Amino acid sequence: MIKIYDFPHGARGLRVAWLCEEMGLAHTFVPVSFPPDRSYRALNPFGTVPFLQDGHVSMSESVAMMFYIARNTDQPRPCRRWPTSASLKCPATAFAERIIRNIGAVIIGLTQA
Ligand SMILES: N[C@@H](CCC(=O)N[C@@H](CS)C(=O)NCC(=O)O)C(=O)O
Repeated sequence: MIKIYDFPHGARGLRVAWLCEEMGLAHTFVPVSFPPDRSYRALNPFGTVPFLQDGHVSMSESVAMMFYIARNTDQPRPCRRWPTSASLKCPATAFAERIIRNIGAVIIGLTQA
């Protein structure tokens, strides 16, 4: 089961959970207090939120989590249109990061409303 550690209204964790929902992957939310306590820092020394655990896999960085989740299926790539060549994967990743940056503020606004 994928564990997503997040603040109760954390937008970055929400996008990770949202992708799990879309892909029908079992996941659970583990609330993190603010500021994160010692036990959380023992788990994630960077102290950033969100944080993902899935079996032996642990990671911070919500966009990386989304790529991990997208690949953590029987599918060889996140979606049919995802490029297979390295020369196209990098711009596609940059595009994904740009989209996250641009809509991130909107999502944060919605979760705080
Ligand atoms: N790029 C990271 C940003 C994570 C981040 O900065 N989260 C904030 C909370 S929304 C945080 O943990 N701030 C506390 C800190 O950086 O120590 C991601 O997308 O996961």
